[in-house]
Amino acid sequence: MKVNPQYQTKEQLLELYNKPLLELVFEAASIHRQYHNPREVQMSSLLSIKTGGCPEDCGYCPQAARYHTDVEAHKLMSVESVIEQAKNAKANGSSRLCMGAAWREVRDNKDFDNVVEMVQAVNDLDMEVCCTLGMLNEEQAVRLKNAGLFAYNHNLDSSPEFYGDVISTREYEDRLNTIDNARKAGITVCSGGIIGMGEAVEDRVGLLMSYMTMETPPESIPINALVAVEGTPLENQKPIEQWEMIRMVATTRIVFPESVVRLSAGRTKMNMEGQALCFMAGASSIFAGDKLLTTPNPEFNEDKEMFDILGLIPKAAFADGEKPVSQPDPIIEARKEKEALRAKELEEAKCASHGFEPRKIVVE
Ligand code: SAM
Ligand code: DTB
Ligand code: SF4
Repeated sequence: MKVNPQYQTKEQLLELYNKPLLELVFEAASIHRQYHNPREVQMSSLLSIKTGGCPEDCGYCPQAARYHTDVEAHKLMSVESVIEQAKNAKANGSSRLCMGAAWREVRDNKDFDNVVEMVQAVNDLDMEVCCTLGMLNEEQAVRLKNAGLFAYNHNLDSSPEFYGDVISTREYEDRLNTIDNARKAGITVCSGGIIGMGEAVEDRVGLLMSYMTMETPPESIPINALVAVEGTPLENQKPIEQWEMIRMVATTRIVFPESVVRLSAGRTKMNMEGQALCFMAGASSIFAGDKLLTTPNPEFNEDKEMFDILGLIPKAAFADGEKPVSQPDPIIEARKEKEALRAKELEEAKCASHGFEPRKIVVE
């Protein structure tokens, strides 16, 4: 049961969200147990592979170039450093790596070729690979799928009505198209939202309504609490109470019984009791490691302690779907062939000129 047929209208969802808290948690916990092992929680690590300097105006985001935040812009990481970080995340118990880039959209260039190589390399480590790179067309989605991408993250963030209050440089419809492109390529979808941006409860359930009307709802639904970062338009937003996080997690769990509900940004502001209620209410994944993309997150050790106290166990990779098979990428193969040919030509020219280095021509 991908969508719970008991809840179909916005009014029904509102009523559910506003139920007496413990009744809501009990209903969510009961459904959670029917579809998931309640002791298992997936640990997914985030890695910002390209940081800051983004042309978009998402009002919550410290990586938008137009806001003056403390985030330092960095160009794309190397494939080698990504592998090192992935190995470290795996050694600390993470079974998934989500690589994020502060891009408006994916472009067909050398950077994207490198991301394709990163996906192949992390899939080879037997970790679930997720990417969040902004907008994506169908061909790009197919390249990522063939490289071994397990999931694509692209959040709708809030209801269609509230969305325009926070973002103006990209439409809600654009986001739906990207999700569709990932879906068509056979990649699982990770899509969710942020609460605490000044939206009404109607907008929180409005986000869930958007997923309800999809042919297939996301396999993973991250619920983030706004991390209010100095310099962003939302810097002065009052932090939400953790009860709101618990309500949102529980409502999401009840409406989408099969999806993984991810307790995402905002855990540093929650105590262990609050997080325990989220797990009780159906959260079955967290972001693990001391950094989200650019902001702090609990350390691996703190989460290990929490797992021990609550009797939780990390979920193994590919428990919810087969490991994708990485296939050679024709664009990368052609580039490598061209590079090898050029190196051979240079070597031959060097021999023919009795050791004199021929002038190197850099081809962009
Ligand atoms: N640039 C890509 C995009 O926007 O799709 C990928 C990276 S973006 C940082 C991924 C998601 O992180 C956003 O859609 C948003 O939901 C979440 N996010 C960003 N800043 C946040 C913040 N300050 N608090 C909570 N969530 C945040
Ligand atoms: C998601 O829903 N939340 C993550 C992940 N998907 C990419 C990102 C949270 C970012 C929080 C702000 C930051 O660290 O920059
Ligand atoms: Fe750019 Fe993504 Fe941040 Fe929006 S959320 S400003 S698209 S990095």
